[in-house]
Amino acid sequence: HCSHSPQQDAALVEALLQEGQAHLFEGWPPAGERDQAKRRLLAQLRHLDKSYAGGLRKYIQNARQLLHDSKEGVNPFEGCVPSVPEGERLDFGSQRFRELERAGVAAAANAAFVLVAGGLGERLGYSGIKVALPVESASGQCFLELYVKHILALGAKGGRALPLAIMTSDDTHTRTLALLEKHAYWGAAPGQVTLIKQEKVACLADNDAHLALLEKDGGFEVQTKPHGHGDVHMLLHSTGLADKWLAEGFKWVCFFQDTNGLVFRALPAAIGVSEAHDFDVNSLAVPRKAKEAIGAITKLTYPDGRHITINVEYNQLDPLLRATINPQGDVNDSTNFSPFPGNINQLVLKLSTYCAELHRHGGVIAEFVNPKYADASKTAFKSSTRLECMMQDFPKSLPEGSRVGFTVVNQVWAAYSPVKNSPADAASKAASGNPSHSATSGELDWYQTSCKMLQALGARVDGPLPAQFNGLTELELWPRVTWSPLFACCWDDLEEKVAAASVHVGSDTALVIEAPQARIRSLDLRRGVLVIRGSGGAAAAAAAGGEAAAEAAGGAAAGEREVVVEDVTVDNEGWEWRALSPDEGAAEEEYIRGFRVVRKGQMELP
Ligand code: UGB
Repeated sequence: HCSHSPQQDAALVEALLQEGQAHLFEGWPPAGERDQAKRRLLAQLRHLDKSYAGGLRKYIQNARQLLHDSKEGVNPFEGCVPSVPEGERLDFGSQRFRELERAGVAAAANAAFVLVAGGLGERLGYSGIKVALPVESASGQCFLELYVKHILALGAKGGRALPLAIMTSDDTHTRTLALLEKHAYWGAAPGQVTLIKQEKVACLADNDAHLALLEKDGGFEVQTKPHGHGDVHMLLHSTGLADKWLAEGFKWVCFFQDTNGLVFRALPAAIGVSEAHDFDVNSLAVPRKAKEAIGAITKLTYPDGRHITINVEYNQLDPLLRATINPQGDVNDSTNFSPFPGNINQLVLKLSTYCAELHRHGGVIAEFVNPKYADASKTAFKSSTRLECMMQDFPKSLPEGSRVGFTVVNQVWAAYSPVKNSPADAASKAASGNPSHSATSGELDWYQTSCKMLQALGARVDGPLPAQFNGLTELELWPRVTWSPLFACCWDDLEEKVAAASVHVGSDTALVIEAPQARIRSLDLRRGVLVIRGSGGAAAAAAAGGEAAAEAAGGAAAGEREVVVEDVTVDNEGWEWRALSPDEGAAEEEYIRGFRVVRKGQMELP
């Protein structure tokens, strides 16, 4: 901790005094008393100063301006007329989709990936980190595993290790790192995955942007809160990662969120769209229900004719529409969706444009403040506030003439099913006709998408069974089909490896494909479960128990054995997705889904 000098401390204190922050030091007892607490506060101030582009001084100045604008009710959209922008609208699996996906998979050889995973997911009611949650229970693969394997699969096609940066926070960093290490990064090369940790920012006590001190312990600590997922841009700049990727010849950088398992079903096609249109920014979007709590991709036209295509958060869209083009606000049209597509925060950015922008503004973009005022005079807050920023606001500062577009996947179930809401919130969302975005829907949508892909390729997949979990009624439990991205990471892979016309999958079944080298020539999965492991005899022995065998299973060739499925008929007891009864004890992962999987019998191909 000796990397600072007393002179630097003095300069920081002086800067803070100039910014009206004398209250930070006013209550200090004479020298010799509480010296340690004083040093701790100084250390914290240094830390806050270092972790914000432009330092604390800039933060306070930005805050003062934004708080002023908020108090005066400055409308960020003053004079703007919203309209529905033009963009590429794709049917999942259509010929056009597959052409774009093919182009995107090829272009992905020059793509870097960024996962924002600093959020703790309080809304979900899960105590772990969200990326450690299983995407689905059939294979048990977790979100981080799925993402890493997709990136490995795309890299294998392009013959290049594709970089992945993961933004963590104090809430998630240690556990994210531990998860990666526990699984040896699922085979990613050393240095391929980089963790970048976001820091919290200082809270603000009032309209003059006085930093808020915690009352405990005599006020020697500044209160802090998360700054939002927009931090990712500042960090990719300050760590030099974005520049490094550009220098290494990467062309695209793809951003995504923590718990949408379907992201890579649509992302390659979006990269294809970016290539085809030479987009600087391309947002993936889905049809969105009016007032649904996801942002809306909107074209804003200014009085002088300039226009931008940007995400407008759901709480801002409705008032904006009411004040301009539609007194009814955000309402569904004849398609039963809002005309404004929903932002799912999966962005494809052209890396050269991105880096140029970072050098221009340091990656601090479009901050906002959202104080809860004590009363209509707007002079005091109910509790302290802070500046925030969102990663999808990146295009706001792009120069005129930049190419900003979007890609809608018309089938929501194929592209977007995030795990965000607790069982109670999910049930009430569903009751009001909205997507529940729960662990339950995330898992069930995953199976549905897999089944519909097989169906589209000509397989006979029997329809879903009706199901109810966690008070969510009218659910569809499709055959629990899931495969590793190392087996198939795009439509072409699936078509090549599965002779779909010779495949039947019955309603109450599960099909788990882990083997990267599996081939299905003909299969009648009538009842029960088929697991294709492809890890050779060792894993089969390991499954039967025995430490020595388990050790042997860890060999390098594990998972790479070719497994050919031909003339196989499966009929066994299978696995049951059994609803939890109200007072049944269950693991958190099961509780948030509302079911547990009871494994009674399966066929395993080692
Ligand atoms: N995240 C961070 O990494 N750091 C932070 O400080 C905060 C979050 P939420 P949100 O897809 O439905 C977004 O909380 O912010 C990560 C879009 O703004 O899940 O309410 C966090 O780990 C909105 O336009 O979502 O809403 C997670 O991976 C819409 O697209 C990600 O940021 C909405 O997501 C998102 O955090 C949606």
